[in-house]
Amino acid sequence: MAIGIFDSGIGGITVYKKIKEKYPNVQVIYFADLQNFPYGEKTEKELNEFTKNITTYLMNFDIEALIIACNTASSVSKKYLEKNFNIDIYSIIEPITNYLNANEYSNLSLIATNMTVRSNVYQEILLDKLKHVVSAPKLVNCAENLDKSNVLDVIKEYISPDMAKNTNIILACTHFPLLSEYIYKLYPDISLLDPAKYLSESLSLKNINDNKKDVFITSDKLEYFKTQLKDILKTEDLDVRIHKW
Ligand code: DGN
Repeated sequence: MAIGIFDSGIGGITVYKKIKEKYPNVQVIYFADLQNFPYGEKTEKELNEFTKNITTYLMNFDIEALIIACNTASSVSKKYLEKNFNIDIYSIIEPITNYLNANEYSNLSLIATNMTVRSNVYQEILLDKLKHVVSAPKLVNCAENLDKSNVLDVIKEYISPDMAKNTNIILACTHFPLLSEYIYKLYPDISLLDPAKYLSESLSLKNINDNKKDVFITSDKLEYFKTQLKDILKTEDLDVRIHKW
């Protein structure tokens, strides 16, 4: 059996990569909802609708688990999906927040989408450990776009020298690890925490030896999605498809 992974776009590929490091032979069906990108600016009702459609579609592939490789959808729609689908559902948020609380981290900062910040999910779990909470919508667009010409200015807008020097920063949007190299260029000593690392460590899959080719599906912009995937995964040998709603 395969596993399903989804995000609004390319960000969830950072989660895909971490999971493949741990389970190289599991077949992944990845869904990028580019037709509805960006999720950070959508309502709860819309997000529930989008994620329900994606889950219904991914269930056709006989998946054993569903990974919500999106902080925004994890914040807003995880409970809704659990109520409506009989499948193991993994959110990107619990593994890192459990780890940070268990290891008594203090001095944390959070950067995320507008909706993740508004949902208060991280704030309610991490309480006074969070010194800075920043919504960074332009950073999501920088990560999703191939053009990175203004990326350093955008990073400066959201990550202050104080945050970079005195806190561990949770990259609470799966798009942001795509920009790590640029963040390190600005702040070489910064401490960045990627929730995907903790998700893949906590993930326990049963059928991990499919050895079948992964499938990447987008709801829009097929050629653009192919270019992004080739760039990030460094291979041409990919099964990329489009499924319009
Ligand atoms: N990558 C997603 C997240 O982790 O929140 C959503 C980004 C977006 O669509 N705004």
